[in-house]
Amino acid sequence: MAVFEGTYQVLGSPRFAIVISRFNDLITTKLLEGCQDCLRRHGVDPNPKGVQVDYAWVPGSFEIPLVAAQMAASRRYAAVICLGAVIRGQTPHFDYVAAEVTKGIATAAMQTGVPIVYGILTTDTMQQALERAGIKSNKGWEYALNALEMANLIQALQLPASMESAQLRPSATIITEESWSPPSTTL
Ligand code: INI
Repeated sequence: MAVFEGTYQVLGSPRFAIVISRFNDLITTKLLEGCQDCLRRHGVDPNPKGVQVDYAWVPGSFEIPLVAAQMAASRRYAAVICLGAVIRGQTPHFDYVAAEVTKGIATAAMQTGVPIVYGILTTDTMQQALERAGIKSNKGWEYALNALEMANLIQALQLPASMESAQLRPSATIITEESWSPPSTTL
């Protein structure tokens, strides 16, 4: 039997999409910086004028799933990364926004078959969010790593069985722009 495990290696020029919420942009822009730093250090060019990463800004976390789903459904990306911050102290409808963005992202990933990373901070206070967006650590870095791993893993799982022994063991194969093709499911 095989063991499937994604790597963080990037060969070729896979494309990624990042959907970012403007709400709480003090936090989300920091998450974005962490994300871009991780991608850059793993060989992905995050320059918006380049060809590897596309960006979509949305008003708030509630709007993230719709845009992430459309980008995933476009079949252009090896993975989509969603960045948002939902902070309890600021709104009585924290629970609604947090629940909808969570459910929406999961649904979009399942319906498209494209990895969609849940990079949504949900915290009680702005201080807690700041600590996760650069003061203590930057979760954006982790989210990018998750995208690299999942893109690689999904690619590996889609390889024909005949290629398994040659390419999947002991670790997953590398995604290239040429070799990556999403499953045929549609929204
Ligand atoms: N959007 C967020 O991303 N984070 C929040 O904490 C938040 N709060 O607190 O309300 C928030 N609200 C806006 C929401 O995401 C939508 O943009 C808005 O309701 C319009 O649909």
